[in-house]
Amino acid sequence: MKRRATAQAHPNIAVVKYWGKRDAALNLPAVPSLSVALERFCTRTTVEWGIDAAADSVEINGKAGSPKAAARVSALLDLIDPQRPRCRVQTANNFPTAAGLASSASAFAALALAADGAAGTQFNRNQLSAIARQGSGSACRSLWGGWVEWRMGEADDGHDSHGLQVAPADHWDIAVVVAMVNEGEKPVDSRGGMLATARSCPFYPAWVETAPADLAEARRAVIARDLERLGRVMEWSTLKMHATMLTTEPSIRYWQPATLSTVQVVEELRRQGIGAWYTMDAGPNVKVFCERADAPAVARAMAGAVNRVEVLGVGGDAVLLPEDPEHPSP
Ligand code: 2P0
Repeated sequence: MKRRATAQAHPNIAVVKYWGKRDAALNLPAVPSLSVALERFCTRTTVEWGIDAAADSVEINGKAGSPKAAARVSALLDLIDPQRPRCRVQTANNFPTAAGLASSASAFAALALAADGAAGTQFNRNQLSAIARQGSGSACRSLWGGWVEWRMGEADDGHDSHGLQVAPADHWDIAVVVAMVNEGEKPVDSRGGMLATARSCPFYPAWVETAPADLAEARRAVIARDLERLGRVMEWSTLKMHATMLTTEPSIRYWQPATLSTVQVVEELRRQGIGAWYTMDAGPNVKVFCERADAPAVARAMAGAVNRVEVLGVGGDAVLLPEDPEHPSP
């Protein structure tokens, strides 16, 4: 009998960044990180467990997945059950893929949850988070909504390196204003980029050494709902991470001219008394954190610097979706 399940997960934006691994095979991080889930943006993934085929079938955003992407999906399914049958996976994002908007995070979180549902394995959330982490590190933070910490863990097998919810989505109603500088695929993928940084950046040891204090500060700021305090440490973590990227050999520069223009807009907003703080990931897009009431003014200001602006709130948990008998997933 064929078993099928569909799951939905939100991407997350790190306020304290993950950049560097202590174990590349298991995706164990060299630094702890903390993120917030983005409402509205999501990945939906359907897994059919047991198909009559010679190989897994992987469809991403309506097209056959590349061999590399399909291999990563198959490897994740093997973690759910090494004795598994062939599977069909259909996944789609409602936001740009691979543009520094953490599409791999929501993708592997949704995949782990849907595969567990389809296989009937009943792993708990922490176990699913540790499984999703092996697909893509940041995915371990997308099993939960709200504010999620990824502790480094100590075990060699990585079972204690998973997400941990610091506060749920309804803890703090802030806005994340996303300035889309460029929606194309990024020039250097995070995986290769962070390995190159660890190998060649002379400042990498300082980055690793200072991350735990940033994490503790961000966690306190989230719990206290103190946006200025969070904004300051978020920008600090962002700039330190991009400094290590820039000083990697060969240099990794995700920023484009409009990235810097957007940063200047944010600094100008602050001079005008509007609380807004920026962060950038492995891509040129800028995400600005502000109070909900300030979001329209922040979005208007940023619209002058970029083509597209999206105002998002804090997203909820990754969930299994009920199958719709009228419109069964194909
Ligand atoms: C983050 N990034 O904390 C940081 C900030 C990018 C910059 O997590 O190799 O796609 O799959 O573990 O999770 C992107 O890294 O890398 C990332 P892998 P992943 O959100």
